[in-house]
Amino acid sequence: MSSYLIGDIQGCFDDLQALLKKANFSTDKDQLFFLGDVVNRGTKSLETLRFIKDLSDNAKMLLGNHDFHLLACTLGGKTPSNKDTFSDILEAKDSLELIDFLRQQPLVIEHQDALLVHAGVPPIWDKPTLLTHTTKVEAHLQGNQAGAFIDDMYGNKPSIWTADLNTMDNCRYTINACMRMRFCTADGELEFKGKMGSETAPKGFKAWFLHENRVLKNTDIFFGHWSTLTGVTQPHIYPMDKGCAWGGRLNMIRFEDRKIFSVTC
Ligand SMILES: [Mn+2]
Repeated sequence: MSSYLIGDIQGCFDDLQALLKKANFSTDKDQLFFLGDVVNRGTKSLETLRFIKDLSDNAKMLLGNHDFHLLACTLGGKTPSNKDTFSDILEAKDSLELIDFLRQQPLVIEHQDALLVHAGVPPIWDKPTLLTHTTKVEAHLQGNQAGAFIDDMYGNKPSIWTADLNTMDNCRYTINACMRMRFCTADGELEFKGKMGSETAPKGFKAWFLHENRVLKNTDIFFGHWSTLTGVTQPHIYPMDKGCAWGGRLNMIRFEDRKIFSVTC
């Protein structure tokens, strides 16, 4: 039995299947971890989400910003934009089950000593702090008021975390950090505009994993979200989004020996 970690599928179901075939993935024996953004932008969000759900115990996934946006368009009051490509899920006969499955998913997965997250972990957070805050968000997503909670989670404020934030601000910062962050300051102030590589950091900011003071610098962190990231040589840092939805590659890493499997998209 092997475990594989895979970056942003974004509805590119055929590329996912090609990659699994290339790695001889066994849906009975092996385990697959999805690092979020499993839906949207590609053409087969419905097939992708059904596939993950049907893998049951052989797959685990966490939430990315596109998955969260789908929840906002179903449980909350958001309306899909003309760039969104998940209408197949909204119209599916098993739509309710799929959305209910999606909202049960975590923001972070601990796999052995490693952490899996969609975007990143603020430099000042240790593992217990991270898990305390993500667990609170997950409880709200799974609760009776999920729609209202999700609607309240949109926005860029607070851009910095302090221990005295109220519950909703704390959750909003946690979601923005774990699902959207690329650049931040050493004390965790988030920057929301930069989308290009780490060499394009706005003044005063760095890629979240490049800060010298980062508490979790000795923990392996696997993440997606940042398809324009290249040339990362930082130890313990595994960027897995290679821009499948934009005609790049889809990469998968085997956890046990860190071997990479890859297909062009
Ligand atoms: Mn993303």
